Amino acid sequence: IELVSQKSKLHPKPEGLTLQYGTAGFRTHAKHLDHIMFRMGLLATLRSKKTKSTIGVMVTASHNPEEDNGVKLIDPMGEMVTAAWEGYATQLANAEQDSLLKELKDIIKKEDIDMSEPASVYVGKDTRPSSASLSQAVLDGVSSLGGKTHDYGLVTTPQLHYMVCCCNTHGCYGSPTVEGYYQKLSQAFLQLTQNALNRTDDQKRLLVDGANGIGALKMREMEPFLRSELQVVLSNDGSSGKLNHMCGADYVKVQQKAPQGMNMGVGERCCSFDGDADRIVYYYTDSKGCFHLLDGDKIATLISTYLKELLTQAGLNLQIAVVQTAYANGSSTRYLEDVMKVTVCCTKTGVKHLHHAAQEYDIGVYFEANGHGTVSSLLNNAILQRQSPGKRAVKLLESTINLINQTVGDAISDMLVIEAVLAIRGMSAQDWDAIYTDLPNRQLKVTVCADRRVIDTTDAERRAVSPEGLQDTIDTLVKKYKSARSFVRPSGTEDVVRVYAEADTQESADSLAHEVSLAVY
Ligand code: NG1
Ligand code: ZN
Repeated sequence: IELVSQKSKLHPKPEGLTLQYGTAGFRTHAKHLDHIMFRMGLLATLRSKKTKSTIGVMVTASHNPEEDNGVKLIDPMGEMVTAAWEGYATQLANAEQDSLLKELKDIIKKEDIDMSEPASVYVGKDTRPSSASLSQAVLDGVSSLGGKTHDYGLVTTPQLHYMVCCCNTHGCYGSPTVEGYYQKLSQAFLQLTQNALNRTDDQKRLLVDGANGIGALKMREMEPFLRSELQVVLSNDGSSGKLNHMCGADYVKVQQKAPQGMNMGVGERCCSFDGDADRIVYYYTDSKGCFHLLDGDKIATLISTYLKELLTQAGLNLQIAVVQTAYANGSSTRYLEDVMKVTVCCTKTGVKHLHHAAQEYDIGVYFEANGHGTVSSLLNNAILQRQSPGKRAVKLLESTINLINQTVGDAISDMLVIEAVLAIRGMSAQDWDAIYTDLPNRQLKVTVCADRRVIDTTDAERRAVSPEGLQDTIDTLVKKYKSARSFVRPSGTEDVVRVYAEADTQESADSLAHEVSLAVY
């Protein structure tokens, strides 16, 4: 611990700066983060000693601008760190220089941590210019508490989650190397596509927008493993453009338009990753030049429909549910409940909330509308082996489960699942899009003068309880439009209030969103 006090002076905290462990870790301009990284190295070491497992630390700011950076902690099974430790992260991050040791000892005492336990921390980073020195600060933090580190260097966020899970399950989940990841996923993908007959070259071709980030790099590495069963045409590969600038999943979803630098033919399947490749959205343009978005809700619908059918064919009586947030398009919820007859539940924004809700079911398909999500499943080989293992549906289920990154949303894994499902069912992007029609919608952000947290919400963020009168105003505005819905909530990653509205026409959705944002302001 004495070494900590020496080393921490090399990563000093600017006096007075306070930050919060938000929806997805700490996130702000990279220049404010050196001390945070060092301290998250310390915290990960404590978490490792406490859980007697390997812990992950990922340096990334996902879809934020290139100048920003951030950090997220990964728990033993590859899931996001628990809420109590998010609190410790904030506590440690905000301690002034001379009280750092005191706060550290406080956590050790509260959690009753045996400091003689060994510690192991896996570290990864995205392609931001600031990531190299910031991940070095994490490594410094770990070694100053005597922990062992493994620096994976440039990896996607979900790849690091995968490594942590592999390590702590002693190889049951796969081998903890980037190569092991490519092998596991590509094998499962090739097994699935063998079940798709007569695929044409057109069906094998996919346009991928790499957001000028780590996902592009990793897609290049993985391509040879896919043996031309998927022919990726990569744009925004980082060779010239700026990370997330006019491209990437968040840009496409929020702007509802194609990224720059992509040459889309009519009807061609396209997808965009975000800056750390844990999100994905699909899209295409039709013969009239209209842009069609296939977002997280469409992805959840495609995957859950496919899984439900396979379960029935395999004779497995397992409960399947879809988990969404308030941002899910109303049409998707209606389709899933009324037509597909699957259980739908709604949680607060933030994938950790969806992940936990999904784990309540045998199979939980969870996606945020922005394309962040995956499937959590109790299905394993033991259950499948009991179920006439030779059966086609059983084999397909087995490969599908192997293809899914069950630890966290993963753009590459999700993309391969979607490609496999479309191939097996012989569906085009248009067929997929036609499953249901999205209600026109609009998302806006409003910068408020007061603290955005004066807005408090309930019912999975669908209703505001404070400030007084706000919800009544929203209700009155919503009544003016057909098939309308609207809600507001403070963002957990930016200093803004988010406004969402949907209605029967785009004009109505735009106008309702605008009116509600005036009520917030
Ligand atoms: P906030 O800023 O709390 O709305 C955003 C996304 C989340 C999640 C996090 C983490 C929307 C509306 N919100 O959270 O879904 O992905 O960032 O990246 O897309
Ligand atoms: Zn991301």
